[in-house]
Amino acid sequence: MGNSESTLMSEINRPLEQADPEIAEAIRLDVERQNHKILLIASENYVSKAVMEATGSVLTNKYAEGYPLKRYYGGCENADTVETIAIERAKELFGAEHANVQPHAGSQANMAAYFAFLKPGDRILAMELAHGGHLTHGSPVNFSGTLYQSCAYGVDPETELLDYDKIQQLAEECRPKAIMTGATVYPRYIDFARFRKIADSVGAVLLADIAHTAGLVAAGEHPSPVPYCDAVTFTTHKTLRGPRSGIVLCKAEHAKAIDRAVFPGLQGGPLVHVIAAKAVCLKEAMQPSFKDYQRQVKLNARALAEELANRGIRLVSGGTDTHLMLVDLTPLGITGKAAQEALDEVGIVANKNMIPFDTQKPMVTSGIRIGVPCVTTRGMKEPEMAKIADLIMRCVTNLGDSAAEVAVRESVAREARALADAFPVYPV
Ligand code: DSN
Repeated sequence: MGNSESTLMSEINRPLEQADPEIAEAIRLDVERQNHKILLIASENYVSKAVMEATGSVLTNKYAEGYPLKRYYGGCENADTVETIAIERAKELFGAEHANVQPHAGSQANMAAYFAFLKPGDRILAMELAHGGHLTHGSPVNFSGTLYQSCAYGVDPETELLDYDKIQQLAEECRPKAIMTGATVYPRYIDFARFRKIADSVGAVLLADIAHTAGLVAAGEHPSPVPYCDAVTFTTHKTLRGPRSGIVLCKAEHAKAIDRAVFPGLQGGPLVHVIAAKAVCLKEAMQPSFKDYQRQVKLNARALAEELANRGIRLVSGGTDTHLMLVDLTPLGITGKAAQEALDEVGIVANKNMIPFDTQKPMVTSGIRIGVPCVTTRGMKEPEMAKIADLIMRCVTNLGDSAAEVAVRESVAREARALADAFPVYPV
């Protein structure tokens, strides 16, 4: 072997901290952040080492355009194995007739569902972004709102729950070609059977985006949309605790249309390393311990919601059935932005969020969204939820610059760090 070849090989096999110390350091700092802070972002989780190993594997080198046994490249035998396993696991876990595991993310999964059933200019009925929907549910700043006409349903101003009679009425008025259900911040169960009836009454296709609740659905802890919907989309990195990616499930009769929409319709080469990681997370989700985890997610969310309410916090819709809750900060006279920033400083990470009928701008907001998937993965249970409620309350009611308020926040920061460190996640 010549000198330059051996230099190249040693470069290829160099560990990250030698090859790129700046990036290695940023990653190290984020391991610290994830270990030492209390993460309450409802759409995040801590994946297993097995999921990370698959994501970081040599499968990233492989082009595998097409589908198992129907590829445009040679050398796809291991990619075929990986993708076939992922497909079969997704079908088994969710009781679906067909699965496409290639979407790179949730947005592409939703795009594939629209492409499979709609033509540009067709109408979608979906949940209003400001009431808890998603950009890809017809927002005017997203492809879904520019490529398609959209009309939106929201929550009832009194109950802050979906009003299915109102949705039926809206469907009759706007005659959508597709109805999209699902949300990024709706703390209550969604009645997919009722949505099916609404869709049938106006001849619409029914889609569900269960990005947030996929893990709960897989574990039987949230009603499943699969029996009722023509297609179901989700991301794999939220409650499902897998790599950042997406999946589409559908009825067998729509399999071809969905597959064609993903490839060649939307994407080129699939991310085989991420598909491998999806297969790993789907296997993890089939284990009894995953069901226990999702049960605890719900118990923790309920406990945290109750503890916050007991301390005088108003929760949108009064509580939660799922992994998340939406805090209305208006009665406290503070914004979501101020609360998010103060909480981050004391080591508690959540996101500002619009509440239904919010009068603040999206970058300010009147609410914060709080989710428990991360803290539940690290082993916290109901007693820790009481502690977290106490820390949040002490922080958001002491946002000023007085010595007393600063002292409260300093002690909250110490206690938050101690709580996080009592439940270690990733070894360093
Ligand atoms: N950004 C995701 C969330 O936080 O809910 C939705 O895509």
